[in-house]
Amino acid sequence: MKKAFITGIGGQDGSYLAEYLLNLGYEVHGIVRRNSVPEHQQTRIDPIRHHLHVSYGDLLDISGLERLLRLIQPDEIYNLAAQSHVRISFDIPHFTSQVNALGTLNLLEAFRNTCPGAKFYQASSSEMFGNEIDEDGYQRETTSFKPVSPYGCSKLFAYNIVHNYRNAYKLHATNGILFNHESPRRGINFVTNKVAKGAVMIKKGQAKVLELGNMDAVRDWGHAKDYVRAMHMIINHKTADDFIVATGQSHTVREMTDHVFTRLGMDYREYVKQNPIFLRPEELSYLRGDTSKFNSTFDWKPEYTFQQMMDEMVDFWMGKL
Ligand code: NAP
Ligand code: G4F
Repeated sequence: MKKAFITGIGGQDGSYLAEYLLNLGYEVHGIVRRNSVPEHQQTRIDPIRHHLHVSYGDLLDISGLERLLRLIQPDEIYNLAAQSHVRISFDIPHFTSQVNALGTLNLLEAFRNTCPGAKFYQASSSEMFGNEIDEDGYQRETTSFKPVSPYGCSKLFAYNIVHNYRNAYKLHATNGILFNHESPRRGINFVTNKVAKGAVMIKKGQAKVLELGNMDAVRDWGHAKDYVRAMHMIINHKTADDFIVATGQSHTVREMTDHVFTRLGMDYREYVKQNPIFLRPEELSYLRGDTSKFNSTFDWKPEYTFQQMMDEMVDFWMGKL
């Protein structure tokens, strides 16, 4: 039985990945942070909690990471933990950098010192590209990185230190450069789930308006369930490498909002207002990923279209609210 160790197991991706690996027969370990309100912390993994081995741990606590990895001796380590909200990273840049950048270094050190034969996956991000776009309108593995947020900068450090550890210590350390991916488990302060929940609240008479920031931003949105399958393929590739995972199709925030409101029989223009507090000091305007390298290496097909993914989120809130 293979053993996996997942940081961020209680997050959107961590919970889907844990389910996926359990179904493949893995023994799945993970860490959650100590929280004073524990009853809300593990809701995403509650249904599978009794199949998991969950310990308290924090990317900032290297001694705890070393103790756990020494004990567990995992075959695969997935580093999904992060302060993952881009706009909030402008509010708490030091914390974001400590967790996302130095936290990744802590985990790499623990990996190198305790179980160097394991494989390592780093949750790298399309936010690292900033506003760099190739002439054909795509970002790919060879596109320059010029991040425009503390979050993007912290993720670029992590990406680079993974390379350094791969080359310097001959570790199997990989980067998945994933574009935006969503689901009903997405935090509700990310734009897709904020719009899905907000529109359903208006439909049900529980709210009158929805306040958003920049509706002209363009994103390449896929489904988290599809993307965790890609993580497992990347970590198990025979050589440690970096891969883009995306859909290759982009939409504006406005188009996404229009789709959601239209599905609920409403016109978004009657309900959506702009509030400057949701704008960013520097914005990443456009993302569209080229997955040629990934698709020519792996047999991966997404199960969800953009429309199916947004509809699933709307249906989730219609059932819940
Ligand atoms: P998420 O839902 O925000 O999950 C992040 C998880 O990390 C949470 O469970 C969080 O726990 C945990 N965490 C935060 N700080 C920690 C620390 N210091 N020590 C241990 N755990 C900590 O994010 P996600 O959407 O699943 O994304 C997973 C990873 O992929 C992240 O690294 C993200 O930056 C990256 N990524 C995401 C996307 C995307 O579109 N979703 C795209 C590219 C890359 P708490 O609940 O206690 O905060
Ligand atoms: O949903 P978002 O907050 O995601 P963002 O900033 O693209 O970051 C996500 O994707 C990254 C991959 O590229 C991940 F690495 C990262 O961890 C995270 O998962 O915002 C998407 C777009 C932005 O352009 C934002 O300005 O939506 C725009 N937007 C407009 N109004 C809004 C809002 N975003 C949020 N969160 N809230 C709004 O009211």
